[in-house]
Amino acid sequence: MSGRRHPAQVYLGLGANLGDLQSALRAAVAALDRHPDMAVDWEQGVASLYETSPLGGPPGQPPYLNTVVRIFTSLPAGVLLHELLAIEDAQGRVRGARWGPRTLDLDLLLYDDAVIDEPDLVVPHPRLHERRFVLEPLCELAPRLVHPLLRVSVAELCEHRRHVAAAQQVNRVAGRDWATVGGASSAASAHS
Ligand code: A4P
Ligand code: MG
Repeated sequence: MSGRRHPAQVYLGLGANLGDLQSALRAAVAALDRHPDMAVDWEQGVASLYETSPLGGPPGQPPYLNTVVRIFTSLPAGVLLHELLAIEDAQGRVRGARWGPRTLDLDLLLYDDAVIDEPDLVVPHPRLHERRFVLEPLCELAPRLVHPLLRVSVAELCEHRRHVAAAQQVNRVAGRDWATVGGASSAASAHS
């Protein structure tokens, strides 16, 4: 990796609800790791897979598969976002309705403890703390990590959300080795 002297520790949210969901997420993690300026933390940084009910967007969307991955990167946040959008596009994402169904969504959740508020990039991700489909997998990887704006740990955010958003369906369907071996339950990977 080139550029910054110390790689940044970054958490990415991955989601898909169109096509072969698990294959799309697996291909995304592989693409991240293939990038010359990113490294996936395979040992400790790939969360389980969760089947989740769609939040927002047009009615009648199929369920999502969601997860969170930790990477190390020498790229500045803005360049990283650009590379994430390129990976989405390479996997055939077509931008339709906001929060509409998608083959792959890559969200930049946290970039070290950076706080960024630019027209095209907001970090921490502005809806991270409201979403069980982000908080549950993030909490597996980094329960003690403190949200740089809210000054509250991920574990506390997750616990709070479990109470106020109990209706948000978030079901673990595959363990943390999903990206390297085996597969999610056929129910979760069969939506198309
Ligand atoms: N952008 C700004 N900040 C960021 C950031 N931190 N990470 C901009 C990623 N993108 C960021 O995103 C629109 C623009 O946001 C990007 O071009 C970028 O410049 P998009 O991916 O094109 O569109 P989107 O994903 O439809 O919109 P948005 O606002 O990113 O939606 P979210 O927040 O990603 O939510 N329900 C379940 N169960 N699971 C899901 O994964 N995802 C969404 C999308 C809605 N409901 C869901 C899920
Ligand atoms: Mg997005």
